[in-house]
Parts: sequence; structure tokens; C-alpha cells
Amino acid sequence: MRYLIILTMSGCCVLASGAAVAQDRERGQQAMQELNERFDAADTDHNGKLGKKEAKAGMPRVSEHFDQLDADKDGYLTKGEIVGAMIDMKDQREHH
Ligand SMILES: [Ca+2]
Ligand SMILES: [Ca+2]
Repeated sequence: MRYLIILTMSGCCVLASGAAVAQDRERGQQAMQELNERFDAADTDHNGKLGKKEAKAGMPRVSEHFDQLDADKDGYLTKGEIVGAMIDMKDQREHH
């Protein structure tokens, strides 16, 4: 019996602290998931990167900053380039 109570209690603590962390991460994960979905939808030829036309059609706001986001200037945006830019923007906002 005692073991059961201890297990139940520690289970609650793990869940509680896990939930706090999850809440914090949730926003970032939601943004990532949304980006993933939008990227995949925009990537009509499914080569894992967006050409200018794909960006313009599927992610117009991204396409406005296409040249800025295209870090290696290969004419395509990868998910990593967009995520990297998002993190940069977040950093800039936090530093102000
Ligand atoms: Ca593509
Ligand atoms: Ca690129």
C-alpha cells in the first residue's frame, strides 16, 4: 500500500513539473508545427526547399523577405533557414 501511495505522489509531481515545462515549450512547438505544415504545403514539388515561386504562392510573408532569409544565397529557402531567421528575430526582440 505504502509503495502505491509513494508512486502515486511522485507521479503527480513529475506530471506537475512536466506540465509547467510543456506549457512553456508549447508556444514554440506550436509555432514550429505551424511552420512545418505551411512549409510542406508550400513545397509543392516536395524537394525540401522553397523556390521563389513556391514561397510566393504558399508563404507570401516569407517570400517578402526571401533574399534576407536565403542565408546561403542558393535561391531556395530551407526549413532551417526560415527557422534560423525566426530565432534571430526573436533574439532581436528580446534584446530591445
Ligand atoms: Ca520545392
Ligand atoms: Ca538557401
